[in-house]
Amino acid sequence: MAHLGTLPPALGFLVRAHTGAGAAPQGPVATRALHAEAGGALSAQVLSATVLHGPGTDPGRAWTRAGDTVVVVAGEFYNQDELRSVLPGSPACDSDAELLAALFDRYDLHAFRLVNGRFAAVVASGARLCAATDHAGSVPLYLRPAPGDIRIATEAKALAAQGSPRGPSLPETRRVPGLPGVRQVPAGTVLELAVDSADGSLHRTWEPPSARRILSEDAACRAVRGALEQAVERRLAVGTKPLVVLSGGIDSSAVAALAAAHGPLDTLSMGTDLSDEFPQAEVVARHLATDHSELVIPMDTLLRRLPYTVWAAETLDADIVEYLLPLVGLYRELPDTPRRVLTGYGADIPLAGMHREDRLPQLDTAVTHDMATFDGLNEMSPVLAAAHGHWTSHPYWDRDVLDLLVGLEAGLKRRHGRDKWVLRAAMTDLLPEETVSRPKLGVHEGSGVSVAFTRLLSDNGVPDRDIATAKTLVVRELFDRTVAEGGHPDQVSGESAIHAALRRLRQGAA
Ligand code: AMP
Ligand code: PCX
Ligand code: MG
Repeated sequence: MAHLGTLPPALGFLVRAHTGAGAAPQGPVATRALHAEAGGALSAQVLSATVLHGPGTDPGRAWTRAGDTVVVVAGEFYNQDELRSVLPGSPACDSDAELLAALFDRYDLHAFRLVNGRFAAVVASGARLCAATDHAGSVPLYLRPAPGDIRIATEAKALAAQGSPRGPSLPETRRVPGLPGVRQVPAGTVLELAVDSADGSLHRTWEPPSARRILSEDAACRAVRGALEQAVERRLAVGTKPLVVLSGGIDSSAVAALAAAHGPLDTLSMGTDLSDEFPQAEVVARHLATDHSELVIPMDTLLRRLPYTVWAAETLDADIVEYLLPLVGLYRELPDTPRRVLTGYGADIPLAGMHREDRLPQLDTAVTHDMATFDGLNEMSPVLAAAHGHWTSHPYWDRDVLDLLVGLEAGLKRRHGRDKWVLRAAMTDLLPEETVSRPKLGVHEGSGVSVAFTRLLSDNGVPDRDIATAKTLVVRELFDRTVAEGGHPDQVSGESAIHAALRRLRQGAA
């Protein structure tokens, strides 16, 4: 098992690399955490950092200084043993920050090509600054570059409203709508900047495979099972009872089954007054003998979490908000004690679980499209749970699992009339037959969120043909209020956002 704690040493960070006077950015964050100072003066820059950390975790493990280099890491690495094995003399490196400092010393920015993790990191060295995300960009990372003053944060809202932009445009990074001057570091890249000019270049550290592997049914099932077992095991912490958020679908049930092999496990299913998947989840929980609970969140309450969801995910995509709303609602209702949560989220992207027909060209087109467009949606952002003090991890987006699943020949993904065939077949011995053969239902469907959000808009007079546009406008409105303006979601009325969106919709039509 990896040497993980319940929470990683840092849930996020705020950093400023500067050549003049100054302190770390002070903007608002959704992450519920303690704030600890980090960093220091180097030969050609000062790195002023605030580490966002949970109670009982040592923020000193989230950063390190070695010579003329400071490293700050939010999140965690999953291949620590492999990483240690390439360092001369196998140094102890008992934190990921120390490990990264040693790897950076040996490989420079190519160090990031080696890491399989869920992290964002900053390395300040000499007059250079490197800002990196993991392969999936699963810890979002934003920056506001100005010559001699580069601000970086794991939440965009911390960098909004920090004076007029005057830096280079860094065209390879992502513009953030509504936040002039703020850029997002793409998934699977390291951005290398000269602190004095704030100019630099982007280096790719991971790309989804374009090739497809041909494997026998048996070999494919063994490979998927092995990779997923390892990914789940690497996400467990010694002495911490994990929580699997369980829909009773194959993705989360497989995660629960593999986690249950290592010790006691809590599972939790959420439903609403309109819809739930409680019976399906219970079948799995009984089979695995987990400590299972059900949580009913009335739909009215859940819809009031729309501003929270946009605030935490900092996304502009209305579909993603529908997927995340039930999970944000669930994380909010967890008891305060920090939890390590495993989820089955993300399995449907490389396996095309949302693709509901038999034709393979269309299936592979869907996989290729989803792998080309996930970046910037922030659907796996740790802030969704960290806003309530918890940490999530996504075994299906482990780098090894993802490489394997994306790269499988499409006929292994849809086979014998089944969606996600290879995963189902890989798990048959550990789960009830009805779970293995259950067709896919998205969380937005199982919870009734999509239908309820549609009805909320219909009730406000939106005609059917404008529902999708209206959802996008509502999300944009909530983004402007909670991210661009930094409003707390308690102070942002979902209703007034809906009315504002409707006014825009009518203006657009006129
Ligand atoms: P989905 O793939 O749409 O089923 O949802 C993504 C992930 O969210 C699942 O793999 C589960 O980990 C979690 N999830 C979905 N629905 C529920 C639910 N009703 N209760 C708890 N967790 C859920
Ligand atoms: N999911 C998917 C991910 C949603 C699709 N995201 C994307 N194309 N970037 C999953 O769990 O894999 C559901 C409901 O299914 C959310
Ligand atoms: Mg799923």
